[in-house]
Amino acid sequence: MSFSTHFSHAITRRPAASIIAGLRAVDTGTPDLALMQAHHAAYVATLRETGATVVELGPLEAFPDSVFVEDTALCLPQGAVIMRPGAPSRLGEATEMAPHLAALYGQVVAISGADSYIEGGDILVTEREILVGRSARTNAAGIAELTRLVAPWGHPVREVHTPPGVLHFKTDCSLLDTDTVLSTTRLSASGCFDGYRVIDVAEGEEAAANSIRFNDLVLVPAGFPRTRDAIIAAGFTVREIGNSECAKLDGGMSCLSLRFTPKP
Ligand code: CIR
Repeated sequence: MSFSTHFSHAITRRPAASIIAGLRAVDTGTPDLALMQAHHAAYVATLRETGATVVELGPLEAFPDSVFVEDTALCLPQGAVIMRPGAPSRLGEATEMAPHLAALYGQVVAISGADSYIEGGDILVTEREILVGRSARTNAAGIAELTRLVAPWGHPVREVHTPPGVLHFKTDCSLLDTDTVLSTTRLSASGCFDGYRVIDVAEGEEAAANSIRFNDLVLVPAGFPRTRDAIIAAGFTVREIGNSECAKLDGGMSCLSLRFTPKP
């Protein structure tokens, strides 16, 4: 079973009421907490439907963006790496996540350099390598530190670039199977997926690129029918999940969970 698409566990965190103060590149309106909670519940239920154990953490009011747990850690079979988010308001979220990962993993290490910044949203794990996009949140020092930490676990890191104006590398791509990536054309045009099969996100549906393969399902944000149909046509089983409220905060399917299978 592929460790980059099949997982025994996920960790999620319920949205806090403070989510209305979450970070966003452009203000497109205040997120509706009740609707976000309903979407979040559907997301968690879908992960569970695949047979995975989902640890649902409680809301953290002190951290408006804490529903986006993906940015706090990188989870590999051999161990977890606690991130150092580049957004100052999010630094403490990583510390909050560490004990939950320590409960499930034998090895938990952390990005610790004062000048190192890296967020999970910039990291795409595939069967053969880990791609990390430099972005406004992830810098060269953070990538260098991650490279050193995961080398003993046998994972090579390749530095790539997040397109300008795009929050995270994975805002624009997802892994669908060991060799197949879903990507916006503005990202794949950089050549970073040469050697992979690429399914293009339909023009005008760029927000659908942040989908996730989770066991036998692909979770796709609702409202992007041409991309959904392209994924189905390629042979995948799709579930559409409402994402209108997280989208107001530049969040999508990957941001809402940590997905992993800890090695015993
Ligand atoms: C932020 O700007 O940090 C949050 N509003 C959105 C984080 C989305 N996370 C992700 O793509 N992994």
